Parts: sequence; C-alpha cells; structure tokens
Amino acid sequence: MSYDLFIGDRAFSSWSLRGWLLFVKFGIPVRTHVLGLYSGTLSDDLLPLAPARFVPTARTPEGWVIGESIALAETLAERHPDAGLWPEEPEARILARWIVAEMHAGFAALRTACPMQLFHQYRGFQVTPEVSADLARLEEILGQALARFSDGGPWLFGRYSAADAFYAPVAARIAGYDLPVSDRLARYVAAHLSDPAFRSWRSEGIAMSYDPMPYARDLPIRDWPEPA
Ligand SMILES: N[C@@H](CCC(=O)N[C@@H](CS)C(=O)NCC(=O)O)C(=O)O
Repeated sequence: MSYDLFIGDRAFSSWSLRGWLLFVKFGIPVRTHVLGLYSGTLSDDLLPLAPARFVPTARTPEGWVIGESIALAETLAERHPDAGLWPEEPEARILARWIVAEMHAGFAALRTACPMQLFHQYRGFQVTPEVSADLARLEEILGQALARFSDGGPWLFGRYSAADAFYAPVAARIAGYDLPVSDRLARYVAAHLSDPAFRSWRSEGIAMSYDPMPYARDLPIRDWPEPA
C-alpha cells in the first residue's frame, strides 16, 4: 500500500514540490495525482479530502488525510524513522525544524515578488528592499546551516533532509529570477538544480503548455540555468 499525494502544476506549485520531495528523496512510495490548480477545479477536486484546501495534500495507506507541508514532514518522519527526514544530531535537528518553520511562515516578499516558475530565467528583475531583506535572511540562516552542519557537502545538514526539500523552491526562485546571492548560496542553488529528483519534477512541469503563462513578467528571458 502506498501513500497518495495530491499536487498542483509542477512548474508553478512550490508547495507541491516540497511535498513531493518529502516522499521521493526519502524513498517513501507515493502515487502522485495532479489537481486542477490553474484550471479552476481545485476546490471541487479537494472535496473528497476535506478539510483540505491546498495542494499538497497527502493520504496515508490507511486513508488518513494530511494537509499542510509541515504536518506532512512531521508525519512522514514519525512513520518512517529510518528514512532520515530530519538530521540525526540534536542541534542540527533543531535548526532544521526552525528554518523549515521560518520558510513556512515567512519570506512573504520573496514569495510574492518571485513566484516559482521553472520555464526560464527572467533577466533584469529589480530587487526591492523587501526582497533584499529576505535574501539577506536566507544568507544568514542557510549560511549558518551550511557552515556548521553541511560537512563539506552541498546540502544544509550533510545528508539531504526535509529542510532541503523546503528550500528547493527558494533555489528555483533564485535561479528563475537571477537573484543576487553569495557564492555559498549559489553553490546551494546549483545543488538543487542538478538534483535528479528536482530535474525530473521540472521536466514533467515544463512539458505542459500554458496560454497565458501564469505569473508572466514583462522582462527579458533566457534559458533556465542548467547546471554545468
Ligand atoms: N501552508 C500550505 C500552503 C500550500 C499552498 O499555498 N498551496 C497553493 C499552491 S502552491 C494552493 O493550494 N493554492 C490554492 C489556493 O490558494 O486556493 C502548505 O504548507 O502546504
């Protein structure tokens, strides 16, 4: 028996990407179902999963529904203790939970100004003071995790953890809007862009066509920055 995961359009639904990575990166079997986020049917599609109102929403093999990505991360960590969703080291685990919660509750300026889109890279995006403050906070918290716990690897806490799943869409925003970041953060972004799970999600996402393109910006575009 497998879990079911209900997601939105892969190219645009940042929370869906988080939810999906929480299964796929930790080897937890899941069947994925795409709901009508942009076709306008989402509320009806979610009726059988009440009281869910957003994607991602998951359903356990027992038929129990899980809404909210943090609840999903904690539920999967509890039910699959050997999967390694959270770092093993207690202090690292505290910081991982902290930055996941901060992502879940914060970064409103970045999220509003730079909605996730995986099709191309916008050029010439004007960084507002509010977005700049969010980028500075990312440098601080991700920088601290990388400096203290990454063990020289690309991920925040050594092995890929739920925290990396939560920051994958942030990496996509930095890439998709060519946002200015430090070399350390740029390396972290590159790790996400070259991650096989992320790449597979993106290629399914951009196989869809949209007219009009959601979140289109009146800016020059160039190809998505493929990792070297
Ligand atoms: N707090 C939720 C956020 C989920 C969310 O906002 N999902 C968006 C798609 S990325 C959605 O379902 N939007 C539909 C709507 O706003 O009606 C979580 O952590 O899962």
